[in-house]
Amino acid sequence: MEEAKLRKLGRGLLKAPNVQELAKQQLATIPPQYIQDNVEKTSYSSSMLLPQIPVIDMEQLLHGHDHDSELQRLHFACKEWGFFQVVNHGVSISLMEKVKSEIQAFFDLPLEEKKFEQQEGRIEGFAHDLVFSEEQNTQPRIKNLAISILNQMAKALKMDEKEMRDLYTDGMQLLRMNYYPPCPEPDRTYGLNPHSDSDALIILMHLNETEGLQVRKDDTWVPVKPLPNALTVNIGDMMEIVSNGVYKSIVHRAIVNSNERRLSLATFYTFNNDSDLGPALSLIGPNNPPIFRRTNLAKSLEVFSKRKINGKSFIDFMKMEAKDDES
Ligand SMILES: O=C(O)CCC(=O)C(=O)O
Repeated sequence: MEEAKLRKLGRGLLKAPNVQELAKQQLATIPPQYIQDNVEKTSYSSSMLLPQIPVIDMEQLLHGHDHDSELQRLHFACKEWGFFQVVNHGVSISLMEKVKSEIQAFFDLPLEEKKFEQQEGRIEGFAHDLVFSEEQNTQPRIKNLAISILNQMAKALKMDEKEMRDLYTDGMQLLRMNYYPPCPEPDRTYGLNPHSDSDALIILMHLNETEGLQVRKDDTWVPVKPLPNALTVNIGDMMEIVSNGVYKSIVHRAIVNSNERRLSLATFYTFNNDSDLGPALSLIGPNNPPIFRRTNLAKSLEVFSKRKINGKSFIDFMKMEAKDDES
């Protein structure tokens, strides 16, 4: 699965030079292997009033007197944007600040002290060397948040809540720290290529003030402007499949800029490998026929990664297979 994800991100599994070290050389141009064809420019001017991804107040959603309208806002955000920011999310500000400064300090270490560089054919790198103490570890809290959001999505979709619980119980949680150095030619490359995520739900912590995440909406790239202490959430392909296409796994990208570095921490949640991935049984029926096939989750990801379908996302693959099954 991870190979598929890397391929989709356009990185392949070739060992690349460490970009953070490269940036220290203050080159005037970027090395040819980083140049991307057709980097689509952001099609807005700074004077335009831009739409923003919706904001969901978790406190209101879980305990507020206005719960129903917040649930409708969540439903709308998942259907129309596939992205939203969460505030009052229960991960304490002091904890987030600690994680931010630890990760920044980690990236500031000399390369040899980071010790664990990415090896060819492997996705693990750096991250393995960074150990948080129990108090600094945001992950259990972020996991609780992910579970709360998935439960609320089930409610908004009118999906059986046990069916959702069975999917996320014993699912996997993966972390990625992203470091985007300043880039001398930001218009000729990406921090991260446009992609959607194959997972169920992704929670992103912006680790410094620099912006760079952009979301595809109505054929334009909408920049995400992180609210102070908010977390950014997006729907992955697995959740789009479970919702039978009602919720959207949206293409997004990270751009770079010439002056400032940017850091983020992404946490990816997948459904249980042993579960069957397909439109929720409690949602489909004569009025809502399945548009995706149903198959063992681990197996479908394996078949997908072996077929190396060029430019096809996991979601297209699952749709195509549905058509295959019919014929
Ligand atoms: O760093 C970001 O803003 C985007 C991260 C992302 O999309 C990813 O890690 O898959």
